[in-house]
Amino acid sequence: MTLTTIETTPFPDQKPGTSGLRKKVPVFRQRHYVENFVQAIFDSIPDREGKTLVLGGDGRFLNREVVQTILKLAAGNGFGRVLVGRGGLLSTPAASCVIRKHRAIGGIILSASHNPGGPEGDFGIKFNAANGGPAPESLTDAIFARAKAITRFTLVEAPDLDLDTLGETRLGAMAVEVIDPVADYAELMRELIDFAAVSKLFASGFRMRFDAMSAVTGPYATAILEGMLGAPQGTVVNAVPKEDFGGHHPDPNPVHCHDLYDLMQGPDAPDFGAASDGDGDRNMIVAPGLFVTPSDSLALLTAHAHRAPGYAGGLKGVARSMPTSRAADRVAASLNIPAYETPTGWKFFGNLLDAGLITLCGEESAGTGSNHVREKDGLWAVLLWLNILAATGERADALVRAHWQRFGRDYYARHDYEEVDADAANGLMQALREKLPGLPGTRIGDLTVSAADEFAYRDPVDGSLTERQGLRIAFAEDARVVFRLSGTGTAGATLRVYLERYENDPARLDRPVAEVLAPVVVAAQAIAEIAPRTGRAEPSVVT
Ligand code: VG1
Ligand code: CO
Repeated sequence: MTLTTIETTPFPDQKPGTSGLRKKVPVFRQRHYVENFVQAIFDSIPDREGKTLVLGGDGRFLNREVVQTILKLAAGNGFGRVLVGRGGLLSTPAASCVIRKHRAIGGIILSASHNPGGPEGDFGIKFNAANGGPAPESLTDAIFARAKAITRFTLVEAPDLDLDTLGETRLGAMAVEVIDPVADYAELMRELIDFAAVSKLFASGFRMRFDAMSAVTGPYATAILEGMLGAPQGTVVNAVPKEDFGGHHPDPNPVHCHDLYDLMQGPDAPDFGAASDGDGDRNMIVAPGLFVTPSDSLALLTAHAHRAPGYAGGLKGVARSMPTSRAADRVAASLNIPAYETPTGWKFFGNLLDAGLITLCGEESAGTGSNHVREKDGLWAVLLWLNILAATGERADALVRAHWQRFGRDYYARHDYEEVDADAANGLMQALREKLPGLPGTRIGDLTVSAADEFAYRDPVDGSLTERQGLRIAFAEDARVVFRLSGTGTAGATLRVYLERYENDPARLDRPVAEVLAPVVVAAQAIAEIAPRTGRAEPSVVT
C-alpha cells in the first residue's frame, strides 16, 4: 500500500457553521472538496500520530463513500486506529459516547442533521474533540484558516474496505475496527436509566410510538425500546435508515413529523409519542393531546431527573441556549442550582459540562442532553421521560400541566423565514441592531419594550467572548422576541424569530399558543420590518 501526497487548491467556502461544515451534496462532490476539508481537520490536530479516531455518520447519501475516503486519509495522516460504526453508521450522541469511552483523540461525524438527504439534499462533516463534543470555536477557526491555505493532502491508496462486517482489518499501518454502532451507547443508557422500571411500565400495557423518521436512530431505538425494554414490536416506526430519509425532512417537529403529531392528537393516541432527527441528537416529545415544547421538556426533565439512577444525586446546574425559553431557569431557582445562558449550538455547553458546572442542558430546537456525552441526545431524552413516567405513574400530559401549575407556562413558538435573500437578511439584522438603543419604552400594540440588546457570551470557564449571538427584545408584559440568522442553512439565509410569553395565572395555562403569541408576532414583524425587507408576509415554518 502506498502513501500518496496529492496537490490541491483551496476552496474559499469551507467555514464550519453552528454544527460543522454543511453544504448541498453537489458541493461536496466537487473534486477534492472532501479531501481538502478532512486534511484541514487533520492538520489542526497536531498530536494525532498513533491516536484513535472515531468515524461514522447518519447514513445519508454520500455517507459510505466519504467514510471510505476519510479512512484512506486517516491512514495517510498517521492515525493508529479508526473505530467506525458498522455500515458507516453512528448517531451523533453515540459517536460522542464512543469517543469518550475509547479515549479517542476525536471523531468525524458525517451528517446534516435534520436537513433532507439524497443527491440534491444536504451533507455535512463535523469534527468532535477528545471530550466527545463539537470542536470549540478556536478549533473550527483554525480548521477554516487551514482549509483556505491548503496545498496538498496525503492518503493511502487502497481498495475500499468492507464496512459491514464487525472486526479489525488494516489499512497500511493503521488498524480499522468496525464496531457495533449501538452497543457502547446502549450500555451507557443502562447505567443512567432505570431499565427495570421502564420494562415494568411496558409490561403493564403502556404504549408508545417512536418515529425514527427513516434516519439513524432506528437501530438504536429498536434495540433499546423493543429489544432491551420489551416494548411491543412495531413501537418504533420508520425504523430503517434510508439514504434519502424516504424523501422527508428528518426534523422531529409537528410540521415534519405530522403523522405522529396527528396520531397523538386523535382518539387512538398511545400513552406517549417521540421522534428523533437525521443524526439522532434531537427529540420531539408528544403527550396524548399535547405537544411538549423542547423548552418545557428541558424544564420538566430538570425538575424530575433525580428519579433516574444517573441523576439520583441531583443536578449541579442547568444551561440553555439564549433563544430557549426561561422555563428551565425557574426550575433551577427552585432547586437552588445555577442556570446558564449560552449562544445557540451545542459547542457552547462543552466547557460548562467539562468543568462540572452543569448536569443538564438544552435548546429550543429539540435538543436536550446531559453530562453523559457531549452532544444533545434524542433517545436519551426519550428514555429519561420514560423513566420519569414509570417513577411517577403519571400520564405525560398530566405531568406537563402540573408543571405549569407550579412554575407557570412559557407559551413559545419559532418562526423561520427560510431561503431569504442573504443581503436582505443581513440588512434586516443590521437595521434592527442600529435601532436597539432607541427601543426601550416604545409601545407596539399592547406591548411595551422594556429592554433590547445584542447577546454576547463570556464563557465562564475559559473567558472567551463570542459576540453577535442574536438580537433580543424584552417586553414589560413578560414577553420576549429574539432574532438571529441560522448557521446551518445551505441555501440563502434563514431568519429565525423566537417568540415567547410567560403566563402564571392558573386559569390561563391552557390557551391556544398562536392566540397568546399573536401580539408578540405583530410586534416582531413590525420592529424588524420583516415583510418589507424580505418580501415575506408569513414565515415558511412555524414550530
Ligand atoms: C440549528 C439550531 C441549533 C442547533 C443546530 C444544530 O442551528 O437552531 O439550536 O444546535 O441547528 O442542530 P441554526 O444555526 O441553524 O439555528 V443539529 O440537530 O443540526 O446538529
Ligand atoms: Co441533529
